[in-house]
Order: sequence, then C-alpha cells, then structure tokens
Amino acid sequence: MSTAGKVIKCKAAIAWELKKPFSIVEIEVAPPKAHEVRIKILASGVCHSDEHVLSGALQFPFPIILGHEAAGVVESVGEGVTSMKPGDKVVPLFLPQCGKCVPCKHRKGNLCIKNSIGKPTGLMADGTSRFTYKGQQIHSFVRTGTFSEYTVVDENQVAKIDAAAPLEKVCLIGCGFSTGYGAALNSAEVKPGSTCAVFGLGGVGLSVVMGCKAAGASRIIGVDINKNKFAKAKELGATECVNPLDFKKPINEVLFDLTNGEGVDYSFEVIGLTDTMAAALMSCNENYGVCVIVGAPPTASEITFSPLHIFTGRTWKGCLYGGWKSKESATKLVKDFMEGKFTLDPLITHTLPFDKINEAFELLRTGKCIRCVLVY
Ligand code: COD
Ligand code: ZN
Ligand code: ZN
Repeated sequence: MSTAGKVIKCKAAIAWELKKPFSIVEIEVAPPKAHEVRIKILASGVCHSDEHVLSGALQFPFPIILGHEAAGVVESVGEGVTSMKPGDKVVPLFLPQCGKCVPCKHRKGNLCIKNSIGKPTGLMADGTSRFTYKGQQIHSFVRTGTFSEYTVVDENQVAKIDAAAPLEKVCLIGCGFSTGYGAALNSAEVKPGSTCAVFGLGGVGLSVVMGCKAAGASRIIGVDINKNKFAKAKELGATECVNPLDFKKPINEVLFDLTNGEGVDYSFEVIGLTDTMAAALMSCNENYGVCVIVGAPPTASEITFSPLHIFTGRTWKGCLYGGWKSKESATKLVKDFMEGKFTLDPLITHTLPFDKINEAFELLRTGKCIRCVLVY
C-alpha cells in the first residue's frame, strides 16, 4: 500500500538536550509539501559537525534530529517536483542549489541564497518542521535530519544518483568526502608539485589529503594530535605527519622548519578550532600561501590577528561543501566514484546498525573511527 500523501511513523534518533545520548523513538514524518521530497534513509555517516551540535559548539535548537551525510531512496514527492520520482536513489544535501540565484549562476559560487547556514532555525524554509514526536515539533539539522528512517528535504537539497550506487558508501558524498576533496581541488586549486599541510586527519581531513594528491601535490604534511591517524593518512597520500604535541614550539614554526623557512604553499584547517585556524594561516608562505578554513567555526567565535599576516600576500579563505555546486556535483561525484576515479573504502572504518548510534558517536569522540556509517 502506498504511503504517499500520508504521515509515516518510523524510528528516529532524537537529541533532546546538549551532551546527552540520543533516544531512538517512533516519530511522525509529514508528507512532503510542494517542491519537497520524502526520502527513506538507508545509510548515514556520522560527521563531527553532528557532534559539534550535541556538544554546543554549533548552536541549534533542541530537540533535534541530526545527521546530514546520508543516502536513500525517494518515497514520495510533493507537488511540482520534476527532478526525481519515487524509487530514485538520492543523496540529501546540507547546501541547496536552486540554479536560479546569483551565487548559483556565478561560475565559482555555491552558497545558494536558499541556504540555511548561519540561520540555524532547525526548520524548513517555511518556518515549520516535517518531524513530530507525539505531536511535539522536532527540529531538523541543516534541513536534512537524516538520523531518521524517513526525512523530508527541499528539492534543491537532494541529488539524484546512479541507481547502482552502494548507498552505505556514497553517503559520504553528502558531506565528508566532498567537503575535503573539493577544498583542495576547487577552493585552494592545489597545483602540481606543491607542498600542502592538512590540520586534522579525520574523515574530512583525509579527503583533503586525497584531493591534494589527486591535484599532484608533491609533499603533503598531515598534522594531528592523535598519532593513530597517521598510518591511514600516509596510505591516502600524506608524505609525512607531525604531532604538535611532540614539539615545544608552535606548529606553524615547525612547518616553516620542515620547508626550509618557506612555509607551505597550501594549508587547510579541518578541525574547527580558532587556534588551529590561526596556526594554519601562519604555516603557509607569507607571500603566495593559501590557507583554507574547512572546519566549521564554533558559533560566535572570533579570531584576532595581525593584518601583517595577510598584508604580505597570503590568501585566507574558506569553503562550504568543498566549493561544489551541491546538487549537480553530488550526482557527478557519485558517477566518478562508480567509474573508479576515487575510493571511499579507506574512510569507512566502521559500519553499525542505526540503533547503535550512541556507540557510533562514542567512536567519533574517542577518535577511534574515521567514518562510522549507520545502516538502517
Ligand atoms: N590539532 C591537531 N589536530 C587536532 C586538534 C588540534 N588541536 N584537535 C583535534 N584534532 C584532530 C583530531 O584528532 C581528529 O583526528 C581531527 O582533528 C578531526 O577529525 P574528526 O574525525 O573528529 O572530524 P571530521 O573529519 O568528521 O570533521 C571535522 C570538521 C571540522 C571538518 C567538521 O566538524 C566540520 O566542521 N565540517 C565542515 C562544516 C560543514 O560544512 N558542516 C556541515 C553543515 S553545518
Ligand atoms: Zn559533515
Ligand atoms: Zn541558488
């Protein structure tokens, strides 16, 4: 019997309050409104941004359904949806691509004006939610809320993908892989033969390493306070790794020493801390170095620094979703994955049933996993 047009009751992991475990409960998911899509989620990766909401570093309203790195199948579509139909495999996106606004039409733009970044209401564009628990409204993280068996997203925030794609792998294209890989290729535009430093070797940082390698960098220096991350980083392309805790001097000075006093050509901050954002800036060449902030800054954080650090010529920039135009690029990245242009397997260290979401977060917090994918 078709569920289209009806409320669906299903399991979801609700975060009721800061720093507390999720509880898996039965929620109600409303049908998609016009230009929305209801998706049966089949796999969802756990990303550190989800944990940043739980810890309070990124402020969002509770109770909330987190999760933004997923893949699933369209269950039903709202009025006016033309880009997909029930049964299509899809990847939800935390950044929209309407295709009509100025950033969408700009050659390099990807911050569609319909985005909700910096406006963390936890609600859809119309100010309501499709999730309820016993009638109480539940918020949805970045309008994706994928830690639920069903979710509703705007048509602009979902990409149709290859029908043969393995969902438990390509879910990483919804955030971690694309964010890191694109930071190197699109935002930094790493050049062959260059030297790169990647601060933070989690799932996103390792994807930056993969992007630097794909762009032909000849030296890729991984930086992490957890030395257990080094072996995987080297497997994916890091030529050497350093642990800031092994040195008395600041890590930016260590990187200058390692590069004959030149600094690296490109540095990437993939941790989400203001101190490492400043250290990454000061690690790149003072004249032509480029530093890219990939990690989301904690809500309301600020950095004070001497303008001299950029006056001499450095470029300091950031990017969301690796600078990719989300909807068209996610489709294309899945195609590239299917054609063997890159691998996702080394990033997926754990796969757990959805019910074990609290275990998955513990693995992330303790640095034991790169990516833990929940399967539903
Ligand atoms: N110095 C060096 N390394 C550090 C330090 C430090 N001071 N502190 C932590 N680390 C290392 C950790 O040991 C770990 O290996 C790594 O940094 C972080 O890795 P993970 O696996 O915990 O995190 P990721 O890779 O899943 O994600 C990290 C991001 C910061 C990239 C992520 O949280 C984020 O901000 N993503 C981008 C923002 C975004 O677009 N979010 C989606 C929508 S809001
Ligand atoms: Zn993420
Ligand atoms: Zn747009």
